[in-house]
Amino acid sequence: KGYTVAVVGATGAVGQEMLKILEERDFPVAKLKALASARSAGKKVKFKGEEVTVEELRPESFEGVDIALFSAGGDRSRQFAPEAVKRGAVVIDNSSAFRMEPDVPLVVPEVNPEDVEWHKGIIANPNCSTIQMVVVLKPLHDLAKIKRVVVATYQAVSGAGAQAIEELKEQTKAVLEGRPVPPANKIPRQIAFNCVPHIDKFFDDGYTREEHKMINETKKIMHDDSIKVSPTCVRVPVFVGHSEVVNIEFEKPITVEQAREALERAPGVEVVDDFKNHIYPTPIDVAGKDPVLVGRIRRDDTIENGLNLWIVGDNLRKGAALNAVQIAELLVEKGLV
Ligand code: A2P
Ligand code: 11C
Repeated sequence: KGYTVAVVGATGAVGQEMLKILEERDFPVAKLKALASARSAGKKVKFKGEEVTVEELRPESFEGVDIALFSAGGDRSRQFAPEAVKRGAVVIDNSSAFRMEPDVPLVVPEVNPEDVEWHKGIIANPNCSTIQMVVVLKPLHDLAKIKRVVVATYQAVSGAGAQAIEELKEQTKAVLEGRPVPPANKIPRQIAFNCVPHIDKFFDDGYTREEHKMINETKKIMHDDSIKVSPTCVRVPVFVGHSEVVNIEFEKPITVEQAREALERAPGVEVVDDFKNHIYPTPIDVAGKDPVLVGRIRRDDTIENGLNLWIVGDNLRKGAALNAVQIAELLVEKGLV
């Protein structure tokens, strides 16, 4: 016995990872439905050694579906998630469409698993840069209460989807071959051999939507509106793996040793930190891995109760597909589906 699971956006960067993770973790899938745009209808995707034919996303696609994992952009979620719920499915939505709705839980299973219990059909999967930060912040918050976080991100192009991966490849080839660089498309400026401090759209306050997500989602997931987050989000020419420089100011004193111990015990986190031997995590180390890696844990003596650290996570896995599948596992475990 198992569940009928739909993956919406099955041909995309995150959708492909969802199929892999459902298979790897042996999620009880009785039937898999791969949904995408009309452009992909009839294409095949691989699941458990078999080929599944991609179908065009339609309201009727959700007849008989128990769990629908959405990763096809906010517009598709807004249009089709209610259709899926109407037909009896529980939706786990990777887009930003519903994350801040008061009646939609926003869940990172290592941080706030209890929130799945009050879902009304839709559960939101947070933004990738938020997820990898909160799995590290939570155990430290429990220890010494966080007042303020200053974070700078170094985000991989795969966060912007499959076409952005191609864009980095094509631009890099052109630069190396001395040809004119193809114009920027998915990333707002040339990304090959460059860094771009612009992810998602700008708001009137000069911050981007990606930065607003980190501020607001952190408070919602941690159930603490008093945590201040000051973010700068930057795209870098990396295929997979978001990195973050994080400065944390605590209410209470906390030593590097206490922080390290708490992080070593924390679920979903692996401490990779031995500067004397030049050991610290990088995106290449984390790509394809489940845990969020943390290193460079050190005191910040310029403030009272300050720590600096470096967090690296696979944005397609823990940042998106893995977190979504973990939410589905929670639903099964708690008998909520
Ligand atoms: P398709 O491959 O048919 O365009 P990514 O984030 O990697 O760009 O992937 C986006 C995913 O969302 C893809 O699977 C894509 O399908 C899907 N998608 C995009 N637009 C639509 C649409 N209008 N209807 C259904 N799926 C869509
Ligand atoms: C990026 N964090 O790296 C984005 C991708 O709100 O789910 C995910 C956007 C979102 O571009």
